[in-house]
Amino acid sequence: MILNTQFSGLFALILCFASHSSAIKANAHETCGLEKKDLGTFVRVPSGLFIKNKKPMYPEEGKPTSLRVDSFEIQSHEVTNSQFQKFITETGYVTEAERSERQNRADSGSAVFSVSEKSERGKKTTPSPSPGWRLISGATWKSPLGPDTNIEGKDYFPVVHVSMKDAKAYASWSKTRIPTENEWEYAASLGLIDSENQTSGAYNKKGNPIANTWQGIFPSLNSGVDGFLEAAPVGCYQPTAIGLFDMIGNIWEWTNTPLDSRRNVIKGGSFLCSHDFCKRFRPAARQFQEKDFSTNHLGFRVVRDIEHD
Ligand SMILES: [Ca+2]
Ligand SMILES: [Ca+2]
Repeated sequence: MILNTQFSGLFALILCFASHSSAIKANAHETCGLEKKDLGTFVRVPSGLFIKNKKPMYPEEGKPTSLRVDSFEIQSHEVTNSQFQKFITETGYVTEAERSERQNRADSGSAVFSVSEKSERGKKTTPSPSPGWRLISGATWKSPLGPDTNIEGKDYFPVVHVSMKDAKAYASWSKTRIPTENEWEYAASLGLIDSENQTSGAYNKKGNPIANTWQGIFPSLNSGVDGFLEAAPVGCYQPTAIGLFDMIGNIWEWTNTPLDSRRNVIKGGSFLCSHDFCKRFRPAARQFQEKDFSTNHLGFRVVRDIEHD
């Protein structure tokens, strides 16, 4: 990561999620999620037409546009720590965040959004004095919240703190690729319970959460009504209409679609997306992330090509 790029990315995140005092109710249950037999399952997405940017809400989403997407297969869930560990074990790959640590650079580390101390443990704790984004030296995919943390017992949590280069390296090793923005949005749109309601991937008709986003007042109060204050194991929520887990929410996902030479489009929103602050838990929502930047709310899933029907 280049120093200026690193801090410009972090600055952008800080602007997006300004900090205030926090009051947290933790209610995480880490044993839900995907069954072992379903790890690495791919779902076929048929060729078809769809309306990209349907019912846009923010200027960056653009106008509704009809597009055709060829068929492909997409992993039913975000790439997990266990999958990424296998890649690392077989290849010895070093992620960009890890490399910055080894080089002892001034901009070493990765961005972490601090919600509260030990918030996943389901205990009442003293809220962090100023929840928000911080560049944490020692935060890597193996230590998501900083050097004193680890992923023990979190095999099925989505891998985070991965840059675009890291995600592509995994995809190359697994003989897959990173989806384009159109592919990702098409697959997410097909999965909506109500295709006319862009928020129906996150909330049902009764207004109850069906994905891991943020309930409450961002960033001062995360009520955790959906069961998680931070990332959840993959597959804890109901699959979409085409059998995909966590397309909406949990963690943002890289796409292979560039915005410019420095940034790529990311999709889906994360556990930090709130109704009152930014409704980016919709298929049309898009954000832009520096390709060499990594955070604890951004990961990826992979796709693979098939013969077109
Ligand atoms: Ca949540
Ligand atoms: Ca996701």
